[in-house]
Amino acid sequence: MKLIASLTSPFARKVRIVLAEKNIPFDLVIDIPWNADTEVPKFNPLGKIPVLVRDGGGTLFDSRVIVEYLEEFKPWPMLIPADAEDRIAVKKWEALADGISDAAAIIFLERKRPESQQSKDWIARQQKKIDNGLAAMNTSVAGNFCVGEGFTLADIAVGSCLGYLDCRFPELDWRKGFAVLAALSERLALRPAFQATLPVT
Ligand SMILES: N[C@@H](CCC(=O)N[C@@H](CS)C(=O)NCC(=O)O)C(=O)O
Repeated sequence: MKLIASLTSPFARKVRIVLAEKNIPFDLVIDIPWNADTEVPKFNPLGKIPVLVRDGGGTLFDSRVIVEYLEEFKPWPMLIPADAEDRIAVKKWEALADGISDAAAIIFLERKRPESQQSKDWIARQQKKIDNGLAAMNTSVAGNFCVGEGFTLADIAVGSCLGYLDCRFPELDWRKGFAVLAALSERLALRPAFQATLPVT
């Protein structure tokens, strides 16, 4: 299978970590959807990465669909719990972490526009989602992992989100206010799959 991705996307990183944790071989195709020569729209009408191209040729997007597929494709190690309550909890964590990444990506893009065209209100609205989202995640980690006693997709989504903030917004210094997340991030950083997928600008 092939994964079309960039090396900065937190959504693509989530999928790359799942592939690495499950030890699924794949070809990484780097494609920056903002570039004029991007081929992403041929594979995803929304023009967004990540896109998974299956061996038979079918394509899958977005990242949440891809990780569900990978869980079916290779169930072990299990990253989405079988228990219904835990499964929903993991998906809720994923939605929260992805939502923070979405808000961060919007700010990053807005700041790339000419200063006179940037909306301070729009940036502030997105920043609030990041601040509130980080606070919610910080108070929700109960033990060593986001859900239950084991490593799951929730940890992967959170780690990818925090890594994206480090990459694009180092000045945010989120560790200062969110010690529980900082400790989680340190634990996750020990995993080879996280080390192998650090964002590259
Ligand atoms: N919900 C999507 C979000 C994907 C996404 O926003 N990807 C960004 C890169 S981080 C992208 O491809 N943006 C290009 C565009 O919006 O045209 C997912 O989880 O895969």
